[in-house]
Amino acid sequence: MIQSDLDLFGPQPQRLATHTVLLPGFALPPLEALLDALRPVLRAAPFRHMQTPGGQHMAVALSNCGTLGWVSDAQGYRYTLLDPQSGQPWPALPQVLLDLAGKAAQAAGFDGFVPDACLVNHYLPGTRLTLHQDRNERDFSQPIVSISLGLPAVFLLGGLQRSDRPRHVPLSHGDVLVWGGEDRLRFHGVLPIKPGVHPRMGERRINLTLRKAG
Ligand code: MD3
Ligand code: FE
Repeated sequence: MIQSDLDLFGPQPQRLATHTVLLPGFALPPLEALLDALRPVLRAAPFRHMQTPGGQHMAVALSNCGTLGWVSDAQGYRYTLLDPQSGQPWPALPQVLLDLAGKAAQAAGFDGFVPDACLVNHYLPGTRLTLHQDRNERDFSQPIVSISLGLPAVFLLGGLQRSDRPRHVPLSHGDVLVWGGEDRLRFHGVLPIKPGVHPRMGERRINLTLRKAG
């Protein structure tokens, strides 16, 4: 077969479930602008390992930008206006992230998505995220947009019951995943990151999830 199986126009969106769409490489065109915007965010609100309600500390290190930031401590999981580490408001959501999230949501069929929170997760090789649901946001009719950077990951896409066997979905540098509607409360997680060095990002995976939390 000539040409028909060549990716002349770049990889196409993949629908993983009714309201879950993978946009391969969607974050690559604005990548350098995105990294430039992330640098001052992470200077003001450095990655930290938060305490879980059970008293452990999380394997994933995290930061936030936007009006609201997701935190975990002995009191539980919630969104706050202030970074508990600095006592200051979380850094503002950079315009490049707002634009990218809006465009990705639109490409996945969700119009008018305006996030107010961006959770930034940092994974070293060996770090995993156990199966969970995202339930701390006010309005589950709003989608979530996730941007993967750096080392590849295997994302676990589960069902509405913890016991549902999750699908394994590979996520690469620059991939954007959008989910909403009936998929919003699916259990999900990330398998341990394999050792490696990403040519642009080094020995890490960074995931940004843009949400309308408030
Ligand atoms: C599809 N983060 O921060 S994002 C989280 O890669 C979180 O850091 C993961 O789960 C990460 O809460 C995964 C991608 C994702 C998240 C939830 C989903 C995709 C989803 C829920 C349903 C369907
Ligand atoms: Fe999650």
